[in-house]
Amino acid sequence: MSEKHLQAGDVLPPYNGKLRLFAMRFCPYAERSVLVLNAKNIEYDLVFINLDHKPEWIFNFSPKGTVPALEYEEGKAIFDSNIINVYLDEKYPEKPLQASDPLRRAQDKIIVENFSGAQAAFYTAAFNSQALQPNMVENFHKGLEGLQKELESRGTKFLSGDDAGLVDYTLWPFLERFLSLPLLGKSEFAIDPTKYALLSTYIEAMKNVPAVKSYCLAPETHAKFTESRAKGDPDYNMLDTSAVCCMRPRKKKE
Ligand SMILES: N[C@@H](CCC(=O)N[C@@H](CS)C(=O)NCC(=O)O)C(=O)O
Repeated sequence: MSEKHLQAGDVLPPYNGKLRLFAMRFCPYAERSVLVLNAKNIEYDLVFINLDHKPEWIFNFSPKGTVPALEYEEGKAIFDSNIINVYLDEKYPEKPLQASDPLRRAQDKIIVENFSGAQAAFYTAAFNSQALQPNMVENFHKGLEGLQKELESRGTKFLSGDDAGLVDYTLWPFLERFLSLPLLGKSEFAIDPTKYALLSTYIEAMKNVPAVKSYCLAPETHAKFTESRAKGDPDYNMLDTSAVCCMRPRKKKE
């Protein structure tokens, strides 16, 4: 699988019968779907898209040209990470990732909803830092505090229980990226291990979940990509082909 992001003028690789996920290596929404596919051991191909010079054919799969989009049958696709993930969980029921109790499923959605303020603050801090307001830093920490409280009241290793589930895979890509903010000079966004002891334990546990471990990137790597994007020239192909995984950034081949 190549980490190269296809762009306008590039041809669509031939369909080979497997599910195919259109993604961008640094997109947190696409990562949600990658994690679900990994966790459920579903075979799939990944096609990375340069979102600044989109290949024409991406619009056949995703009307606005956003990622992720999932080609579930040749030429037929659905889009939006949450829609894709619920579809995958229901279509491939073998290892269910959603709670079986409808109330718990609703509560999991509320956790995701309550976390959206922290996500919004992250985007401003990372990509539009001159627009950063003190209330955004507060929102960020409110989101983390809420998550930590939820972990405490559930009393389980993951939000979903002994194993990570859909709610964990939905939030993780953002937590992974939050860790890069102090490296970008945003120390007010640091996740202090004393204040956030339980959350920090959870973050370490998530890094070790196989579905996450095989795709997650080091904070340094996220910071480097963010800097390139904030300057208006995202370095989509900054990773070499073996760069998936681990908390260590890899050097670009000379
Ligand atoms: N609600 C969507 C959001 C997806 C999204 O915003 N993806 C970004 C990349 S991280 C994208 O495709 N941006 C390109 C564009 O908006 O043209 C989801 O959950 O999948």
